Amino acid sequence: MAGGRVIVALDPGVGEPLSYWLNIVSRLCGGVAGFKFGLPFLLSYGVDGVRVSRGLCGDMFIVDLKLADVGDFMVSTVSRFIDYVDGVIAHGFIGFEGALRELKDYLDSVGVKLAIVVSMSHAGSLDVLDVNIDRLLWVADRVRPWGLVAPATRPHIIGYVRSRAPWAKILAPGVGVQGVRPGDALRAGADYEIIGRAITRAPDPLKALQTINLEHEKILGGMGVERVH
Ligand code: BMP
Repeated sequence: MAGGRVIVALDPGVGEPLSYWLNIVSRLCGGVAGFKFGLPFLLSYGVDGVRVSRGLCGDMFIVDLKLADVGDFMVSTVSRFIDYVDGVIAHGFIGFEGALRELKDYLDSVGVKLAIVVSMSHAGSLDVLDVNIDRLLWVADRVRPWGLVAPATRPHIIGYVRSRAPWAKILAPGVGVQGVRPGDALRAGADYEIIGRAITRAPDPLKALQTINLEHEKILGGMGVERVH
């Protein structure tokens, strides 16, 4: 059973064996909110890699291709792995009609969650995304997805997204290797921290996760949130 506020990003390097990642999925299963599979994973191991991982763990699986296409093609893309996932991530800047509306309708019809990127963790997000955050949140409000992706690296953006979209789960990347301390994004209003290398490249990934989960428990306790769900 899933627990905690960490979504572990599984991002293999070129030539790494699938077994390394399957071992992480089995060891961490039950102690995380979920796992995120991105392009590196899909290109290395294909949909089969996700299918095999699903056989090991029932936690929330999110496929993150940061989709940014016309609706029909996004639907065609996600239909290839839809049986093995609980959520997918798409960009918000593609807008509603002809894109996110079609994707959301399809995902609703099969019971899979959608999360939309409204801001990113790197500095270049300021160039286009952040100066248009109100417009992106307007799109998000039309789509009403399950989740929004906003950066742990800029807590004021998380706070802003929290205030403008109280209905959304906020998923925050940028913790660990990108410089943010575990728990800071939760403090700012995020529901989940997306964490990759700080866990998957640690000498003992399970220990690294447990340390972060303890930190999260403390922070959520201090915020009056009774337990990690
Ligand atoms: P790491 O914790 O190792 O830096 O990994 C971060 C993960 O979050 C990666 O999978 C990356 O694709 C993703 N991510 C990000 O870093 N910034 C964003 O704005 C959006 C992301 O999905």
